[in-house]
Amino acid sequence: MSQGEHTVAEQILRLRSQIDDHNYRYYVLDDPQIPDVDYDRLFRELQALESEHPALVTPDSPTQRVGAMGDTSFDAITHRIPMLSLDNAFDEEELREFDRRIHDRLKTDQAITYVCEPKLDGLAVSLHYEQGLLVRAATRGDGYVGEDITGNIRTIPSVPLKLRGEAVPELVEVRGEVYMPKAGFESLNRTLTEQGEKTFVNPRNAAAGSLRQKNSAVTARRPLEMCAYSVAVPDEGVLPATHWDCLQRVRDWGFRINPEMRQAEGVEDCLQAYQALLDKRADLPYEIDGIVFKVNRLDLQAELGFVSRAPRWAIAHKFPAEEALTVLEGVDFQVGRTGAVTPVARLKPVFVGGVTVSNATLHNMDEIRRLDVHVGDTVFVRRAGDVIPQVVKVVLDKRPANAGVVERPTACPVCQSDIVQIEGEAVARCSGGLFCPAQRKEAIRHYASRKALDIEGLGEKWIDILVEREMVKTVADLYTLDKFDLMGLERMGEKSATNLVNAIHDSKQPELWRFIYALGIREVGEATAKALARHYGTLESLMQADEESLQEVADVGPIVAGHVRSFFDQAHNQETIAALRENGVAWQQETVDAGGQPLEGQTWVLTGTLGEMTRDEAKAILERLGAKVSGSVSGKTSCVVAGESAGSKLTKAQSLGVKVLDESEFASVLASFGAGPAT
Ligand code: 5U1
Repeated sequence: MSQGEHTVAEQILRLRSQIDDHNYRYYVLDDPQIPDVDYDRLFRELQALESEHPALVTPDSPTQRVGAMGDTSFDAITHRIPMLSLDNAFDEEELREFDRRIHDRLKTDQAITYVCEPKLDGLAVSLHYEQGLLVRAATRGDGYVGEDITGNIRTIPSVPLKLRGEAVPELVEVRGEVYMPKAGFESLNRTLTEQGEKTFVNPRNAAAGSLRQKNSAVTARRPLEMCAYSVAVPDEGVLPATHWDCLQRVRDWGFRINPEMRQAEGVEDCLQAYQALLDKRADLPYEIDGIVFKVNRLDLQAELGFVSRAPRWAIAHKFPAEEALTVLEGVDFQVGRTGAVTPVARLKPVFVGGVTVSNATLHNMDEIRRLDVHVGDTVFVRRAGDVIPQVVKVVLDKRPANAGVVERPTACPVCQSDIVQIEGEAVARCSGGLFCPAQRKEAIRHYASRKALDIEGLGEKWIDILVEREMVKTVADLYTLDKFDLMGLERMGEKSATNLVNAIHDSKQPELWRFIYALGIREVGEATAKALARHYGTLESLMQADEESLQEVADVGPIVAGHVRSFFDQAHNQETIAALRENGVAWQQETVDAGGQPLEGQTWVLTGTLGEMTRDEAKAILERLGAKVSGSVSGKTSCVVAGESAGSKLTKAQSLGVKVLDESEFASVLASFGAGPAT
């Protein structure tokens, strides 16, 4: 080797080591040290040197994740140690029974220390390292024989191609789960929809489909991650004495381990860990289907041994399933406040995501076509967290011979007006406007809702009755009701009638933004209503604003400006506003922005618990300073305020390099603008 090549070789090794370090910080420690552009620059520098000196390329180079090992072969691989499954506990009693069995076998009364790990909803994989280099990766298969997926596994950035550290055993097998985070799954499905391709039903299927690709370059484009949960080496003496410490060792070697992992003393502590994780489930950036409890001490694990295909020392305590099969009994069309006609699936009731579900959204006719759903079909229903239940897939094999096609309605199911579909819009709309009782009811429900005029006691049931009896045609009629009108309604006593009339009366002096929001203008949500109120100060100025002027308001583009203008142009809306005024509704004025607010154009995220103020108070202060407050962190977030017990949003902010303030730093920022919690 010439002197020149020697220095290039050193340069290549230095760059690889830097890139490996940055990968480790990003994927394992969630603590990146450099911005993405700097990382990309290092990577490109390495690629350039390697292409000039191909003899110096080695398979463990970070540039060789795709292609170097050829495509994945899917050859059969026999697991040297079978990949066992886990026994399940479906309720508290089954978990207690598991703990009792362990005490009986170990003949001890002392509390057992368990490691509690989220059970990721992905695919189990086994990775083999020789002399620290990844040589083979396999799926679980039937537990004894899996498939060789080395080429595809190499493309996953959180899988180390080379183990870190000095004392790496000669042979190492690490097992864990390959999964697709929720955000990656949603963006993959969006892309597939745009390309007219079939989408995946859930992140697990998306991860499986991505690992099953023949061409590793396709897998490389899929947002997969890997989390390790067990390790085996030929000489167990080199490993620590507990599962917990083994996983810390695995982490030092360069693997991601789950940040939610914790230890529990005894079964009561395990039950608490179960509940705490279940409470967090919807906020985690990946899907989990339960929690795994493992006896921590490896000597006790050995003493307990195995029963058939599962260890006696571990159990999965399952969470309520988020998907279930049921039958689509019919499709109804619902009409919303803006006339949008939405197909709703009527389902044979099914228990899913912890509740009994009998309706699910089908979004629009395009979605019905995409799913190819027929009445009578057996369908997958999904309810994750608080998300509205959705029909996500049809089981075509189970379609009955008499299954019915879902027809697009031509007339509104409520008022029989024509249904129109604007070109380029997926949503069909009833053309009846406020003539349509369904739109009237929805408009009143929105007007009375908590974020709008907050009229307590005016729920859906009473709105239905008031509209159906034609006692209320527009929101202005609410203010003409007296207690005697209401007492005439079935099951409305004098006390309830008085309370409702008082609640309606109490809504007569709303803040301007609430009133604007309450009008129900298309695409004018809470934040836009606040921005409009701040910008115009009075309803009269807003009503006179042209589309050009409206677009000067933060967040208002041509579409929203068009909706606002056309709302105020319609005679019936002008009449309703005049009638509201006549009936005593007097919205307040707002102080108009004197141009440039300090946080104008910024997006802030609040997470965790704040001690000095509620999140709603903090949100209101930030909005007064011109910031937008969002519920999720992205690369565009300006700042995250992290209170007590901040979770995944804080982790994400850190991994994206977004500025994070704790509560006292936040208070200082507010104080510098002369703002802060009311005392
Ligand atoms: N978190 C976790 N998931 N999971 C799945 N740990 C874990 N352990 C498993 C499986 C199948 O098996 C052990 C017996 C290693």
